Amino acid sequence: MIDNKLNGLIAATYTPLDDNGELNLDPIAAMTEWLIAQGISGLYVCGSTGEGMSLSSDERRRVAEAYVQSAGGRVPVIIQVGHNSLAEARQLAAHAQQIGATHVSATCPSYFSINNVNTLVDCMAEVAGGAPELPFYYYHIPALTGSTLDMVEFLKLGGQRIPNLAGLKYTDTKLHEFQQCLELDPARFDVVWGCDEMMLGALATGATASIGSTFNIAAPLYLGITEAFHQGDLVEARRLQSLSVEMIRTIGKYPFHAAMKAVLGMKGFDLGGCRLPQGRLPESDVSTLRQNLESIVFFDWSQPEIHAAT
Ligand code: MN9
Repeated sequence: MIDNKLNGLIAATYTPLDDNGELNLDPIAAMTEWLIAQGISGLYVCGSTGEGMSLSSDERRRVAEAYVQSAGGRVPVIIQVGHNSLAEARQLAAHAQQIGATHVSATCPSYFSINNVNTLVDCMAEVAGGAPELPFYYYHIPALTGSTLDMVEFLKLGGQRIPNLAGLKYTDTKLHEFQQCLELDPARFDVVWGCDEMMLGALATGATASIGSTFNIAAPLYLGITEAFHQGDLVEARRLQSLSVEMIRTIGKYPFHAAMKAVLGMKGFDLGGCRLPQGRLPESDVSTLRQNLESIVFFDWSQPEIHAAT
């Protein structure tokens, strides 16, 4: 089970909505083909990017099914099941296992914040137990959950009490903590990086897999960073990472995922807007965003060669 490690670029997928904010599963198949054709090596479904927390459990199940079906076993599909109700999270985990997802992942409850590692392990044991056949990755994202616990301690204790604990989705910027997690027990734990704008730093620290929202819009850029890094061309890797930083700063002037969906719209995928509280970007902002992205030549360097060639 634990040799089922993730690698390369895992796209944190978007959840397509229609103009009324209802699920629109239709674009998922084409989106999945496009991501796989560009070298994406996995899908992370219903996380922050996929607005898992803004969907009902029934909707989460439908989105999970659509992505598992579209991937058709070609790349791993990780379903994020975190919920303030652990019982609900556990049922979503069981569903992920039942539909053939390859991995399951969860954030911690966040309304009542968790302030010790023991309690976090108790919570995650309950969720991971819903999908005992799947590798489980705790989704550490302290900026959103408010839970800033030590992840090395979590892996140590969780490793003893959660049989299918396979690692972390590490979405923080503490490279030193990330490094210690990677080095703790590499035969067992897979620790996946989750901050796109710092991917080069994570590669230098030992990352072999990353999960990111902006891989949806600029996979070639991140493949380029990875390739340049492995060839020892740090000047080129840094140049490309700097483009990623600039791109994320440009998009981040707006509600981030609403703006990301607008960028995907510019690339031909109509995924609608986000649900409240994120909302939809007004047309005037979409056109300013397009101009800002044009001014950094985004539409050239983010373009996959497979499309450029046609
Ligand atoms: O899943 C994403 N995290 C969030 C990972 O959306 C909270 C990242 O890919 C970020 O969107 C990205 C831009 O800040 O690093």
